[in-house]
Amino acid sequence: MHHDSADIDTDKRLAAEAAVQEVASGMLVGLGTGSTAAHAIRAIGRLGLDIDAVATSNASADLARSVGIRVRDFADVARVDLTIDGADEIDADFRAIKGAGGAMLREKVVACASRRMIVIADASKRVATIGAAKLPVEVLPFAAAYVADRITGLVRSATWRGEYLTDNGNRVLDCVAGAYHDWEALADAIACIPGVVGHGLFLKQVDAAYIADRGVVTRTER
Ligand code: ABF
Repeated sequence: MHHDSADIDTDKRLAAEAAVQEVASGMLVGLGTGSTAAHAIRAIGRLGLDIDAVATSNASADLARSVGIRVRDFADVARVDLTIDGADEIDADFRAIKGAGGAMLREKVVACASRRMIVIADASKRVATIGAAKLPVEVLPFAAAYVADRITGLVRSATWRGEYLTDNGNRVLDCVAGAYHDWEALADAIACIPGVVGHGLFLKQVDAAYIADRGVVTRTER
Protein backbone atom coordinates (compact mmCIF):
# COMPACT_ATOMS: atom_id res chain seq x y z
CA MET A 1 0.00 0.00 0.00
CA HIS A 2 1.23 3.44 -0.88
CA HIS A 3 2.27 5.41 2.20
CA ASP A 4 2.44 9.07 1.25
CA SER A 5 4.00 12.03 3.00
CA ALA A 6 0.69 13.12 4.56
CA ASP A 7 0.44 9.71 6.25
CA ILE A 8 4.03 10.01 7.41
CA ASP A 9 3.37 13.44 8.87
CA THR A 10 0.32 12.04 10.68
CA ASP A 11 2.52 9.30 12.14
CA LYS A 12 5.09 11.89 13.27
CA ARG A 13 2.30 13.82 14.99
CA LEU A 14 0.81 10.71 16.64
CA ALA A 15 4.21 9.62 18.01
CA ALA A 16 4.76 13.14 19.34
CA GLU A 17 1.31 13.39 20.92
CA ALA A 18 1.78 10.03 22.66
CA ALA A 19 5.21 10.96 24.03
CA VAL A 20 4.17 14.36 25.42
CA GLN A 21 1.78 12.57 27.78
CA GLU A 22 4.95 11.99 29.85
CA VAL A 23 5.37 15.73 30.39
CA ALA A 24 4.12 16.93 33.79
CA SER A 25 3.86 20.31 35.50
CA GLY A 26 7.05 21.38 37.25
CA MET A 27 9.34 19.63 34.78
CA LEU A 28 12.24 21.15 32.94
CA VAL A 29 11.73 19.76 29.44
CA GLY A 30 14.26 19.48 26.61
CA LEU A 31 12.78 20.32 23.21
CA GLY A 32 14.15 18.58 20.14
CA THR A 33 14.55 19.82 16.59
CA GLY A 34 13.00 18.79 13.28
CA SER A 35 9.49 18.24 11.96
CA THR A 36 8.62 15.45 14.44
CA ALA A 37 9.94 17.40 17.41
CA ALA A 38 7.97 20.42 16.17
CA HIS A 39 4.79 18.36 16.53
CA ALA A 40 5.84 17.62 20.12
CA ILE A 41 6.48 21.31 20.84
CA ARG A 42 3.04 22.28 19.54
CA ALA A 43 1.44 19.43 21.53
CA ILE A 44 3.25 20.51 24.71
CA GLY A 45 1.97 24.04 24.13
CA ARG A 46 -1.59 22.71 23.90
CA LEU A 47 -1.19 20.84 27.23
CA GLY A 48 -0.94 24.23 28.96
CA LEU A 49 1.20 22.84 31.79
CA ASP A 50 3.40 24.91 34.08
CA ILE A 51 6.80 23.85 32.74
CA ASP A 52 10.14 25.35 31.78
CA ALA A 53 11.94 24.25 28.66
CA VAL A 54 15.31 24.37 27.00
CA ALA A 55 15.63 24.11 23.23
CA THR A 56 18.11 22.27 21.02
CA SER A 57 17.98 24.89 18.26
CA ASN A 58 17.07 28.52 17.73
CA ALA A 59 14.20 27.36 15.50
CA SER A 60 12.74 25.17 18.26
CA ALA A 61 13.15 27.95 20.84
CA ASP A 62 11.22 30.33 18.56
CA LEU A 63 8.47 27.77 17.92
CA ALA A 64 8.18 26.99 21.64
CA ARG A 65 7.84 30.65 22.61
CA SER A 66 5.23 31.12 19.88
CA VAL A 67 3.05 28.43 21.49
CA GLY A 68 3.46 29.87 24.99
CA ILE A 69 6.23 27.67 26.41
CA ARG A 70 8.76 29.37 28.73
CA VAL A 71 12.21 28.77 27.25
CA ARG A 72 15.29 29.11 29.43
CA ASP A 73 18.88 29.59 28.30
CA PHE A 74 20.50 26.15 28.44
CA ALA A 75 23.80 27.75 29.45
CA ASP A 76 22.27 28.17 32.92
CA VAL A 77 20.89 24.62 33.13
CA ALA A 78 22.76 21.50 34.27
CA ARG A 79 19.95 18.94 34.49
CA VAL A 80 16.86 18.34 32.38
CA ASP A 81 13.99 16.08 33.46
CA LEU A 82 12.75 14.83 30.10
CA THR A 83 13.82 15.43 26.50
CA ILE A 84 11.71 14.55 23.47
CA ASP A 85 13.47 14.62 20.09
CA GLY A 86 13.37 13.08 16.63
CA ALA A 87 15.96 10.96 14.86
CA ASP A 88 17.04 9.99 11.37
CA GLU A 89 17.52 6.30 12.21
CA ILE A 90 16.95 4.22 15.33
CA ASP A 91 17.60 0.51 15.82
CA ALA A 92 16.27 -2.07 18.29
CA ASP A 93 19.21 -1.40 20.65
CA PHE A 94 18.23 2.30 20.84
CA ARG A 95 21.24 3.38 18.83
CA ALA A 96 20.33 6.41 16.77
CA ILE A 97 21.71 8.66 14.08
CA LYS A 98 20.62 12.28 14.39
CA GLY A 99 21.53 15.55 12.77
CA ALA A 100 19.91 15.77 9.34
CA GLY A 101 18.62 19.07 10.73
CA GLY A 102 22.12 20.13 11.78
CA ALA A 103 21.29 20.47 15.50
CA MET A 104 23.03 17.28 16.69
CA LEU A 105 25.56 18.92 18.99
CA ARG A 106 23.01 20.83 21.08
CA GLU A 107 20.74 17.78 20.85
CA LYS A 108 23.49 15.60 22.30
CA VAL A 109 24.33 18.00 25.10
CA VAL A 110 20.68 18.28 26.11
CA ALA A 111 20.15 14.50 25.78
CA CYS A 112 23.14 13.81 28.02
CA ALA A 113 21.86 16.31 30.59
CA SER A 114 18.47 14.60 30.62
CA ARG A 115 17.25 12.10 33.19
CA ARG A 116 15.11 10.61 30.42
CA MET A 117 15.42 10.95 26.64
CA ILE A 118 12.63 9.86 24.30
CA VAL A 119 12.94 9.53 20.53
CA ILE A 120 9.74 10.09 18.53
CA ALA A 121 9.50 8.98 14.91
CA ASP A 122 7.44 7.56 12.10
CA ALA A 123 8.24 3.97 11.17
CA SER A 124 10.51 4.94 8.28
CA LYS A 125 13.17 5.82 10.89
CA ARG A 126 13.17 2.36 12.47
CA VAL A 127 16.01 0.27 11.03
CA ALA A 128 17.56 -3.13 11.68
CA THR A 129 21.01 -1.56 11.83
CA ILE A 130 21.95 2.10 11.71
CA GLY A 131 24.46 3.37 9.17
CA ALA A 132 22.62 4.05 5.93
CA ALA A 133 21.56 7.56 6.99
CA LYS A 134 23.99 10.43 6.71
CA LEU A 135 26.08 10.66 9.85
CA PRO A 136 26.73 14.38 10.37
CA VAL A 137 29.95 15.55 11.98
CA GLU A 138 30.15 19.14 13.25
CA VAL A 139 33.53 20.66 12.46
CA LEU A 140 35.31 23.81 13.63
CA PRO A 141 35.74 25.80 10.38
CA PHE A 142 39.43 26.40 11.21
CA ALA A 143 40.04 22.63 11.11
CA ALA A 144 37.97 21.84 8.00
CA ALA A 145 40.58 20.31 5.69
CA TYR A 146 42.39 18.46 8.47
CA VAL A 147 39.20 16.90 9.86
CA ALA A 148 37.92 15.92 6.39
CA ASP A 149 41.22 14.17 5.68
CA ARG A 150 41.16 12.25 8.98
CA ILE A 151 37.45 11.30 8.68
CA THR A 152 38.00 9.90 5.19
CA GLY A 153 39.97 7.05 6.73
CA LEU A 154 37.07 6.12 9.03
CA VAL A 155 33.91 6.21 6.88
CA ARG A 156 32.79 5.31 3.36
CA SER A 157 32.21 8.88 2.26
CA ALA A 158 32.34 12.39 3.69
CA THR A 159 30.78 15.39 1.95
CA TRP A 160 30.57 18.99 3.16
CA ARG A 161 26.99 20.20 3.64
CA GLY A 162 27.75 23.12 1.30
CA GLU A 163 28.19 26.45 3.04
CA TYR A 164 25.75 25.45 5.79
CA LEU A 165 26.71 26.59 9.30
CA THR A 166 25.18 25.23 12.50
CA ASP A 167 23.64 27.41 15.22
CA ASN A 168 27.14 27.21 16.74
CA GLY A 169 28.82 28.63 13.63
CA ASN A 170 30.45 25.36 12.63
CA ARG A 171 30.51 23.38 9.36
CA VAL A 172 28.96 19.94 8.83
CA LEU A 173 30.55 16.94 7.14
CA ASP A 174 27.87 14.46 6.10
CA CYS A 175 29.43 11.02 6.33
CA VAL A 176 28.15 7.62 5.34
CA ALA A 177 29.37 4.93 7.70
CA GLY A 178 27.57 1.95 6.16
CA ALA A 179 27.30 -1.32 8.06
CA TYR A 180 29.84 -0.70 10.78
CA HIS A 181 30.90 -3.47 13.14
CA ASP A 182 31.85 -1.42 16.21
CA TRP A 183 29.84 1.80 16.61
CA GLU A 184 31.44 2.70 19.95
CA ALA A 185 34.88 2.55 18.36
CA LEU A 186 33.75 4.70 15.42
CA ALA A 187 32.09 7.25 17.72
CA ASP A 188 35.26 7.50 19.82
CA ALA A 189 37.52 7.72 16.78
CA ILE A 190 35.48 10.57 15.28
CA ALA A 191 35.08 12.41 18.59
CA CYS A 192 38.79 12.45 19.35
CA ILE A 193 39.88 14.12 16.10
CA PRO A 194 40.89 17.66 17.12
CA GLY A 195 38.52 20.10 15.43
CA VAL A 196 35.52 17.76 15.62
CA VAL A 197 32.99 19.51 17.83
CA GLY A 198 30.34 16.79 17.80
CA HIS A 199 28.64 14.10 15.76
CA GLY A 200 25.24 12.55 15.24
CA LEU A 201 25.83 9.06 16.65
CA PHE A 202 23.66 8.63 19.76
CA LEU A 203 24.63 5.23 21.12
CA LYS A 204 23.73 5.48 24.81
CA GLN A 205 21.48 8.50 25.25
CA VAL A 206 18.08 7.16 24.15
CA ASP A 207 15.94 5.65 26.93
CA ALA A 208 12.70 5.05 25.05
CA ALA A 209 11.13 5.36 21.62
CA TYR A 210 7.60 6.13 20.47
CA ILE A 211 7.29 4.96 16.88
CA ALA A 212 4.10 5.39 14.86
CA ASP A 213 3.38 3.03 12.00
CA ARG A 214 0.24 3.73 9.96
CA GLY A 215 -1.55 5.30 12.88
CA VAL A 216 -0.45 2.85 15.58
CA VAL A 217 2.05 4.11 18.17
CA THR A 218 4.37 1.64 19.88
CA ARG A 219 6.48 2.57 22.89
CA THR A 220 9.67 0.64 23.61
CA GLU A 221 12.03 1.05 26.58
CA ARG A 222 15.76 0.40 26.58
C1 ABF B 1 16.29 16.15 14.70
O1 ABF B 1 15.59 16.40 13.53
C2 ABF B 1 17.53 15.55 14.21
O2 ABF B 1 18.38 14.92 15.05
C3 ABF B 1 17.09 14.69 13.09
O3 ABF B 1 18.12 14.75 12.20
C4 ABF B 1 15.90 15.42 12.58
C5 ABF B 1 14.71 14.59 12.29
O4 ABF B 1 13.84 15.44 11.61
P1 ABF B 1 12.40 15.03 11.21
O5 ABF B 1 11.67 14.75 12.46
O6 ABF B 1 11.92 16.26 10.49
O7 ABF B 1 12.54 13.85 10.30
O8 ABF B 1 15.59 15.32 15.53
